[in-house]
Amino acid sequence: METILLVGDLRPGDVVGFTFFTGYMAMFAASVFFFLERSQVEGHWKTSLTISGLITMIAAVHYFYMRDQYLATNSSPTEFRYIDWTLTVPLMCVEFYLIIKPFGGKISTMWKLIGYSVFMLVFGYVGESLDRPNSAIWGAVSTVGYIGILYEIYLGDVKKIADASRDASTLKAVSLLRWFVLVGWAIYPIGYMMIPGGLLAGLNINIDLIYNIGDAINKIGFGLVVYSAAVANSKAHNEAPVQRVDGRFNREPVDA
Ligand SMILES: *C/C=C(C)/C=C/C=C(C)/C=C/C1=C(C)CCCC1(C)C
Repeated sequence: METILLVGDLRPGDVVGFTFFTGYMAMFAASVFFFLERSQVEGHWKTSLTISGLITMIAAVHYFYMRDQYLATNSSPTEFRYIDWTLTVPLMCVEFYLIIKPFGGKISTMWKLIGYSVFMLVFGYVGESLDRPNSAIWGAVSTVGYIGILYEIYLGDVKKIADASRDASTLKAVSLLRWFVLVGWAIYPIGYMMIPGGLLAGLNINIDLIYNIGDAINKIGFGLVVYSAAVANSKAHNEAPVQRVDGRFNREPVDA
């Protein structure tokens, strides 16, 4: 008789396995939350919440598979990670664009950010999966894309338009999201350096553990920042006095 192994067990003390399970459930719950909260916010913020929900939903589906693989084989294919990131990181770039769009943000800014992130992920994948002995070189090339994103959001188009908007919730959202990219996203290259032969390989920390923690912070946290900006902005909008503009009743924030 043949034994079919369907799933492995989550063993007591398996911290990595634990983060695969909590990661999955947290991403799933966050998606439900972002989708349902759409109705609570105004105008263009609805699209922002949809994107937040898509980011965590795409991650939830990948975690569903990674979790099973991990239980069955005690490791998780690098491929799932990079497919997930290739979809979710560009969507995070779209979030930046959606926030600055009402103030003149250009679609070309979005494509620049997406271009940098695809560059970053393609070379990261080469180093992590195809050519591990040279992971440090590929990692360095990949970092150029990461720096490109940081440049755009801290000094380039995104910063300029956010500053010019003089809109409190936009400025706050952009500055918080920038911190996520600078500090939260830095978790990934640190994990990457733990690849055998990498700079931090000696620490002997499981890479999946680092990536799982990074994903929870960056996908759910990023979405929550967008959500709070959306709520704050919609509230300001609703509480503003109704004014008559061009014969129509208009409700705009007093300071807009
Ligand atoms: C939800 C997933 C996110 C936000 C993933 C972000 C991934 C990165 C910022 C990865 C960056 C890398 C480098 C900067 C160099 C080494 C290779 C990578 C791909 C790990």
